Amino acid sequence: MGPDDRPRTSRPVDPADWTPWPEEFADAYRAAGYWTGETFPAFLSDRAARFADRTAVVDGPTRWTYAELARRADSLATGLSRLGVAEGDRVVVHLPNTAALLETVFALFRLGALPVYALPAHRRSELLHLVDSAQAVALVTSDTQGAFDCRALAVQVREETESLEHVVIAGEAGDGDGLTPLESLRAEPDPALWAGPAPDTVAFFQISGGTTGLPKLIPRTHDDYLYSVRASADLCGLGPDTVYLAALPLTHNFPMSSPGFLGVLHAGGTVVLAPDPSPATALALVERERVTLTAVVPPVAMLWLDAVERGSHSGRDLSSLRTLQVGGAAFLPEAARRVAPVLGCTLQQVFGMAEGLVNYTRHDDPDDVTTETQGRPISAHDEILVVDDDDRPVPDGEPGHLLTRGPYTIRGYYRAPEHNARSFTADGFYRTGDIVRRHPSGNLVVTGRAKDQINRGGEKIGAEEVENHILAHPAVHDASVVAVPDPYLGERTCAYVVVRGERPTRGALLSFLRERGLAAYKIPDRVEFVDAFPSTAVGKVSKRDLRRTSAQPGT
Ligand code: AMP
Ligand code: DBH
Repeated sequence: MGPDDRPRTSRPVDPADWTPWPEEFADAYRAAGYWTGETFPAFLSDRAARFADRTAVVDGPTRWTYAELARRADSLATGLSRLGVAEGDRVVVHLPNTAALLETVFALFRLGALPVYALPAHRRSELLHLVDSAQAVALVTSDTQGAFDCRALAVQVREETESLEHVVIAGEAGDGDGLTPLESLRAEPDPALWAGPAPDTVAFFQISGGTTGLPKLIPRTHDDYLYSVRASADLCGLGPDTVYLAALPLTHNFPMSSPGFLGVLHAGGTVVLAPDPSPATALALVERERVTLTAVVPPVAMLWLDAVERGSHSGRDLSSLRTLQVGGAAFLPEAARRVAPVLGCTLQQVFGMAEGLVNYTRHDDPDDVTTETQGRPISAHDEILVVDDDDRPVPDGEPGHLLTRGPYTIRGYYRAPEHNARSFTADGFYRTGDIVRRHPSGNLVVTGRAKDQINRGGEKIGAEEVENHILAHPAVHDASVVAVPDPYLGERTCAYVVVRGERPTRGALLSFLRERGLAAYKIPDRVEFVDAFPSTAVGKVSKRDLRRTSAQPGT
């Protein structure tokens, strides 16, 4: 398809596709001073003017000031526009933690194009789904990730999707396959091309962890997201002296906005990019760049604690580190208590979701509250309900389903009416799928989960998505994917499989999944062949029984 006969998506995103906040709520959030009308393109111009000569980003030997980041984003925006990326276009961003990622994201915002945030670990299956569901016109990826060739992946994705017209490669594009090197897009900035999006329109899409079917697109507006960024930065005490180590993939909501790289740029601080979160890489960067704040998932925190305790990094000066944020999955109190004595910094627990609500422990919380709870919401306007299976509030302190509504929690996924009917109450509360109880301090404690998802060390896996991939194998009759406890990751995945005919080997089944292009973290850690699944009284597969079976030692 050529650029002219391609069906253009309406711009801005059609309100029929994304459930904006009702007027009275939007008015209240504006009146409270949360929704200020700031947009992402204005954010960059403003911070570039205010913090011009300060260092915005450090990526290995590369150091960009705020002015340089803005200049590069403007230059790239101009090139992307000439390539054919226009206001309202969706662009899948599949980049590791590099300066090119920041430059790309802000270039897209300049044009009013909407980033769709993939994770670097995503592969063919996820990218196809993101391109198709967002009707993306472009994909920006890197040349390689270690030994893996992202260019070949991108070519495959372009061949298998309808809407994708451009593949932009950060790094070596190679020749002959119509890939556009990011470097070739630099052009003299042309402000005539800049968009002026309305602040209450969709700015980008995050991706849900997935429960039923495939992950959903999460529409976030300038107003709602930038409120969460500013409020997070304030709550975490960020300022121009903040040096933030981005150890998790930047396109994930946690290192993006809680307070993440955007919170740091809001405050005029410096974002230091870590290519990976291993103690060897990350702790060396903490020392070299005098990092003050970083955010990790529990398994990474435990690796750092073990490494420092064992003395394998005892030569490292970590004295600049003031706060270690841990979130994304349950952080056990025993591990949480080790943070201050071992790393010599304060722990902050963060319990958030790409759909919105973010909870933080506060710096003035007593130590036991910081180690035993997952914090409380950012905003006085975050509404929290803890309810039973019939949506009735449970007695205070009892565990129940967490429902929430507020100034930065979405009211619906993008183009998912049926899913929305299940995931939101009639009056707009998001059903988080998390089981929480209120701690006497008022903070929340996450005690479990009701959604059909596995949380593998912070990486979310929708059981049904993996089950459907397994079911595609010709010898598989039925499949059920459940979480099994794991001392390091918190949870791992176990696939129970009922075969028909000849049973494939475990290895063959796993290779089949890999060949389908599933991200590595979604490949089951364990496969158990069974004759039949235990079923509930109404004849449904009893995942609870499967979990119980799989948790038994020796199975
Ligand atoms: P996602 O929907 O992929 O953005 O993941 C959000 C989910 O991660 C939450 O609904 C929780 O299930 C889980 N989560 C995030 N932070 C924490 C935490 N600190 N403790 C326990 N679970 C968490
Ligand atoms: O797990 C998450 O999605 C998450 C964790 C901490 C998140 O989205 C966030 C903070 O904003």
